[in-house]
Amino acid sequence: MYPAFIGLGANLGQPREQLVYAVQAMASLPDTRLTHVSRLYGSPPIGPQDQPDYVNAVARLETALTPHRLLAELQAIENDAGRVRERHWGPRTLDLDLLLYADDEIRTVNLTVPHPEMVHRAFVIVPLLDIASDAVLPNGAKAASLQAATPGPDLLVLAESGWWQT
Ligand code: A4P
Ligand code: MG
Repeated sequence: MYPAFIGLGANLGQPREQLVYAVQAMASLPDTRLTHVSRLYGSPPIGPQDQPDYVNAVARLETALTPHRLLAELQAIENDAGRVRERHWGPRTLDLDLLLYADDEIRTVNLTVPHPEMVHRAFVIVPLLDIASDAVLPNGAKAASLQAATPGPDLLVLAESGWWQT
């Protein structure tokens, strides 16, 4: 089993319900165990501004699935949640990003790990630190030392974990 961190995001439909759905669906994946779920956060969109605010969280899995198989399973969960891909960085009902997979560095056509944008995004780094305060990137950088670990005032805590008192 390998540890994997998944970034969850949604800003259309009922974002919080879609994130609950996604966590439950990840917990039911074959050869996979859900071990941690971060607090739930709200933040303004990065990218096009003419879209609703996002709800974000990070989950930790332990899985025997390969990174590419895990990505395929995450995309199936996105599709089940009614995701329609329209524009890059545009609004979505559910976005699941494979942030980290063990200590792997992966660069293939359809999968880049660590997720290239994660280090710049407080809505990823802050929830990651909720559940892995000692997280280290494959290049040796400590997540807690990144600039994105210090959030601005626009990152809101919408719910404590536990997990989100469903
Ligand atoms: N792909 C490559 N590497 C990965 C990976 N590590 N995890 C490929 C997941 N997918 C990966 O992604 C396009 C392709 O990336 C996939 O087919 C997969 O093979 P996508 O999710 O379909 O679409 P996208 O929107 O074009 O790009 P991307 O990179 O997913 O966007 P992001 O980076 O996820 O950004 N603002 C706030 N506040 N909160 C957010 O959650 N999210 C986005 C989306 C923009 N702004 C946001 C938020
Ligand atoms: Mg994505």
